[in-house]
Amino acid sequence: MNLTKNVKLLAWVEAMTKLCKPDSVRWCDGSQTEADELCRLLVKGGTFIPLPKRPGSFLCRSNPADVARSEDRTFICCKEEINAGPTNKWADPVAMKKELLARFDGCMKGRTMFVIPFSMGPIGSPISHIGVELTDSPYVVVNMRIMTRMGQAVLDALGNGEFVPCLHSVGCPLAPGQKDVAWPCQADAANKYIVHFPEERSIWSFGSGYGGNALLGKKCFALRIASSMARDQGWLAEHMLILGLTNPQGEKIYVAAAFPSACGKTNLAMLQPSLPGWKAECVGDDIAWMKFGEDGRLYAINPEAGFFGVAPGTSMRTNPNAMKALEKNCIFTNVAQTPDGDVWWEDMTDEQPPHLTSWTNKPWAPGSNEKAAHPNARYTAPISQCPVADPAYNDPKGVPISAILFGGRRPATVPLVFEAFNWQYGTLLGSMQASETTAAATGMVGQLRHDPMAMLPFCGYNMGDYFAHWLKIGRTAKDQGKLPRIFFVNWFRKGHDGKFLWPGFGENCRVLKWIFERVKGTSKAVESAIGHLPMPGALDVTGLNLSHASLHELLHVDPKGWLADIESLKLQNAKFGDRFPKELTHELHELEKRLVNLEVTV
Ligand code: OXD
Ligand code: MN
Repeated sequence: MNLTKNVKLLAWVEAMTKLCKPDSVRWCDGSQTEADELCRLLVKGGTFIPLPKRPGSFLCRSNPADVARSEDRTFICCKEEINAGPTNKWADPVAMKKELLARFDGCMKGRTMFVIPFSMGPIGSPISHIGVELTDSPYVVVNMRIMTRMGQAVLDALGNGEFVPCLHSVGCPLAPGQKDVAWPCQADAANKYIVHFPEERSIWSFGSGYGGNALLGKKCFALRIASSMARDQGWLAEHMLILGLTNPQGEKIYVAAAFPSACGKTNLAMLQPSLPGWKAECVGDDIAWMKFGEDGRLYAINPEAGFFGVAPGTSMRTNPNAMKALEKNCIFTNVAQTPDGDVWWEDMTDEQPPHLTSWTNKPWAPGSNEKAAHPNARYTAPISQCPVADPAYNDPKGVPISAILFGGRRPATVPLVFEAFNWQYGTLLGSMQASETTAAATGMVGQLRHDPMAMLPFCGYNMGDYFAHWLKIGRTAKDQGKLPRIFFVNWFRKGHDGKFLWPGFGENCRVLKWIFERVKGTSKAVESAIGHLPMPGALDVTGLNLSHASLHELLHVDPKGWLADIESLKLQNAKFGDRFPKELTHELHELEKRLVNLEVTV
């Protein structure tokens, strides 16, 4: 039953029903009864397997051709190609609409079209925005119920207001009497379309049922469409975790951090500090929307209500808080199954179980050539179940951000931590971010890729303009002194023996402690060519079995490595032509001069 009088919404649902021709239309109320009914349906259809060890939880295996975000089928369709920029795949909006209309025509025959009203961010927050997703996938509905605030309460908050229309179909109509498969999707990559129309603020997604391709509130809305809304409206939509950090004296700050996909964002967001008396609490693990408050500070909300985290590598050692959040009411996609009806993935336990059923539904045993879980296997879990959920994660005001961290997976060159001289130089550092690619997207793994602000696959417009927007945020801040301080971190630096130099995980709180103390003005730094590095002794390494040589290497500035990075960066920046801000060219030039001076002195 639908309880809205929103004229635009009613007209759009009617038009899309005519186009997609579903057998029925169902407005989702977001209730537990509705979710239970859909999960029963998914079990009956063979999509879900109940997990007796985890109440309210299910295992799901996708089609092996539909396991990650399809970046090369992701389009930004604005009128002028230049406004999508060189890092996005552009298509003409008129031609693309025509192509999509042909695909969507009758695509939901034999299926139900679900109408999912959802709020990105706490309902009613001045930083939140509303979307409505139409989908023929009940798997998407039950995931959206965890990942967003969804249902009737959102329609009530929407009234006659604006929403982002998000149309999704797995693209597999059913003929009368045709039996459905467990994971309908278009197996041919070329038949998938993840399409954004930033000028009309709408999303059309066809052919995939997986993650960011199908849960349209996440990457499509909260990053690609929201980044272009943020540019127009003077705020920031970023690929960042948000965490609260409290020192032993009870003082608290909030930090936002941008890392590329599968670089440990979720682990940092739920960090269990190893230092006595320090507390870290999680507001979000993937996306931050930030707006200036009346007091001139940047306030952040997490637009999501759940985690869609990478399962492999998650364990009681690496992320005990995530493990605890996964005990009930979760959906596990493409993990392995144990004979006693539980889930397993690589590195979840020290010992591999002797017998499993792999994510491809085959018997699996240690030593097998294939992975038991897909490297991009995911869990969907409510934030409310995270034992270290921050008390303010649902606060409509958001949380004031004191520091922004950039980082990536860099085996060499980039020190463990350093601080930018100011916002403008910090923006340059963000624009220089690079990381090794991971399994979160289809394509090669382990290649160094330039990924500015970890937004490369997620910025909905020309990234040259995006850098200019960051500079404008800094320039137009009411009070420059209240802007977050910008830091760069790298947990992944390796020594000459190829081993990680830094223990990472809970020990990362030592780096956060230095950042906390920089914000409070109590810790010392030395100025270097690239920024402020911790003064010897300022980074708390007590109790860590870290040699002097390793610490030296971790904080060492290698001018040759930096200058080589700058050369490849110049090639990247040149692609933006005159859209690349002059201020950043100047900052880069100054950095280069400082590094050349350093090179001649070492
Ligand atoms: C994600 C990603 O799923 O960044 O969060 O790929
Ligand atoms: Mn992400």
